[in-house]
Amino acid sequence: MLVAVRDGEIRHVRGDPDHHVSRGKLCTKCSIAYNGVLRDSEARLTQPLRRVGPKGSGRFEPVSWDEALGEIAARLGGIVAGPGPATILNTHYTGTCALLGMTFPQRFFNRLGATEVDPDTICNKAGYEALSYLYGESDEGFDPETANAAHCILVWGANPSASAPHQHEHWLADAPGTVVVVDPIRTPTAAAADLHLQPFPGSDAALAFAFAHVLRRDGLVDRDFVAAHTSGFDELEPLLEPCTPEWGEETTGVPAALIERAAQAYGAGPSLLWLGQGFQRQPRGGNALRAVATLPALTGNLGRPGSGWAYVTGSGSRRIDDAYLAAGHLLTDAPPSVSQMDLADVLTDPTRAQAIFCWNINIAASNPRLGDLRRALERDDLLTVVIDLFQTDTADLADYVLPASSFLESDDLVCSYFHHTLSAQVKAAEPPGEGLPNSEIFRRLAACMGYVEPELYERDRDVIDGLLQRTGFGIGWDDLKRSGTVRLYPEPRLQFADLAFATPSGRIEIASEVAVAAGQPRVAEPWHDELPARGRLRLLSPASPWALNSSFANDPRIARKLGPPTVTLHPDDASARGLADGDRAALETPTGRLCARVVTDPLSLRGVAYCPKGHWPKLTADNANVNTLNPGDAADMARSTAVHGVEVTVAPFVERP
Ligand SMILES: Nc1nc2c(c(=O)[nH]1)N[C@H]1C(S)=C(S)[C@@H](COP(=O)(O)OP(=O)(O)OC[C@H]3O[C@@H](n4cnc5c(=O)[nH]c(N)nc54)[C@H](O)[C@@H]3O)O[C@H]1N2
Ligand SMILES: Nc1nc2c(c(=O)[nH]1)N[C@H]1C(S)=C(S)[C@@H](COP(=O)(O)OP(=O)(O)OC[C@H]3O[C@@H](n4cnc5c(=O)[nH]c(N)nc54)[C@H](O)[C@@H]3O)O[C@H]1N2
Ligand SMILES: [Mo]
Repeated sequence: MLVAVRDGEIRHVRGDPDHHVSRGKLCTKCSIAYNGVLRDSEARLTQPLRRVGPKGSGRFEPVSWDEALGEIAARLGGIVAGPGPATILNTHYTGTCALLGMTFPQRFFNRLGATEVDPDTICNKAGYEALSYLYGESDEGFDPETANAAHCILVWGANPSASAPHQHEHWLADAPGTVVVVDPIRTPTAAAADLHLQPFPGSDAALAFAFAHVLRRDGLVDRDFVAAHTSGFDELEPLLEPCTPEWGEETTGVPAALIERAAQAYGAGPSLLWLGQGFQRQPRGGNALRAVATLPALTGNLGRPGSGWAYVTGSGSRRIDDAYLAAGHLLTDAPPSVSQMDLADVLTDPTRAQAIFCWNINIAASNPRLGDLRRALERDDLLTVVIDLFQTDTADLADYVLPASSFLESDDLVCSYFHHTLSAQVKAAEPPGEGLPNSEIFRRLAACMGYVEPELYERDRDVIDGLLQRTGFGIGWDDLKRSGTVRLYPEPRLQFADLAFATPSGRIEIASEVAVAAGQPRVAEPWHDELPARGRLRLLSPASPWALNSSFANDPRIARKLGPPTVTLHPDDASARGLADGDRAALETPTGRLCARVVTDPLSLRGVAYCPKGHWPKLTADNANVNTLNPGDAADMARSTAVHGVEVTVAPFVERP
């Protein structure tokens, strides 16, 4: 990004025309927010606040940093000496994904011995686990720069048109290969693809098995690769026989001929596989991702240009030393982590939760069971500290609200989670009021706790230098600042170049003992979910192009674009319920109710309701969003979210007395 500054003030934030990925354009929502609410000092938190009214009343008084942190430290000290630090919950996630902003505070929580609420369980943990059974790791994605060599790009359960607009507009559009998209929703990415497969939600494993049947039938299984680099194909192969394209059509709804064409395009190779996060948020999403991620192994689509898979590419290729950044050695006796799915229950139990920190996260908008969660946070004896840029729904429930600075207001390092690049985040202005970077807030809190470990006090600049130096790329901060973004590899990087895998056998484990030990089947299964019964619809709530999780939903222009919550239905599903475009519908689950405007779309699948995530509950008419409906059921792996497995009833909205 280019940030124009005059007299110490930011005038505008724009895309950098020289940037090879953005090509001068920011994604639309971020462009609005970076030039809107993010720089609006009226909207931003500017001072530490202490609660004065009852919990949840949203009444606070300003206090100094010293007072706020001193009082928090005193409360923490009592908890450490009494029930113990494991009753302090550390809840954090994606507010900023810059390295220090996201991870430096972990040094404090490691020293404290707090219980971590496992961040990935709200997003992508089932997929990480599935990939690790097969490949021994999940972080090393293909290099997008190898797309020119790909005959086919298979995008499975990702919607870059909303979630990665540059990849939608340039990367996929420019790729010479056949683009195949697998998504129950006809997203703009699906609409622009050469082939769109529209399976019923939760049927992806069956679809992958039908793919594999075609690959085997048509001689597209790379037998040499399979023999040399995988184990367990002999256990998978007998399962493929009955999974014909016709069976695939019956179980997934995708026409048999389309399954054949897509499988043949992928199998011809070299092919890239983009594993989205949407489809592993299904009740058996771990199994689904495991089945789909077997396809590169069957076809030898690994270790050569134009091949590989990408899930959420980690910072490994940038050689970021996470152990140094998080100072993991400060944690001697780690309490087991808690899944986000279980947070509401843990918070109601004083023996498990005496305090909660929420930083980089807005649980009262993005987590499941919003009603239960809110009630749990109203517990009077629970110490709640929220660190954010804005007075979110979560901040309304705090005892102390601490103002954070934004990414425009501190130096940091940024690793893309698609491209193998490293970027400088360069401080462009002072934060409004007394806002501070996450790192500085936890340095100060460490001092109030009387901690002595030097890691807790390392200055940002020293950490940045320390990280850069440890990469061994020979890039200094001043160079990086000048370049903005650097590509670290002169040639496209080959994923799994040496075809060595970090599994127990060193091969791709199609059959996995590690999986069995975790209570999973030895090989993926051709599973498909049953269609919802009794008039219910399957509710999908992925990203909207107008929201970034719940971030910036308080921007007035974004709020206008988002409008009230909407539910998109097939016209037949709508009319069967006496609903038409623009009507108000009540969406209901045993967990809660949401009022949403009806949008009908003939390209929607019957039986599926689409209601994107992102609204701030307090900015809606009924103080709710789609997560009010989410019971927080876990998927089949890692107690990760199964948010896209929720079933709802949809009916005309009737005002309750
Ligand atoms: N129904 C449904 N729910 C979902 C999903 C879904 O698909 N459907 N997706 C899930 C996914 S994938 C994810 S990752 C989660 C995301 O959920 P969260 O990680 O909670 O993301 P946000 O809701 O955007 O909240 C981030 C908060 O961090 C704040 N913030 C930004 N920068 C900073 C900073 O520098 N310091 C501090 N302290 N705070 C900062 C922002 O203002 C914002 O309030 O939501 C999940 N929830
Ligand atoms: N605009 C915007 N961009 C974002 C975010 C945002 O909130 N807004 N969030 C960011 C975050 S935290 C994340 S994790 C990424 C996620 O980005 P993606 O990986 O693209 O994931 P989602 O957008 O959650 O869902 C992608 C698609 O999965 C589909 N899907 C749902 N269920 C199934 C299924 O059973 N089978 C198949 N095949 N597909 C299914 C949905 O219809 C959706 O179109 O996006 C990031 N980018
Ligand atoms: Mo996410």
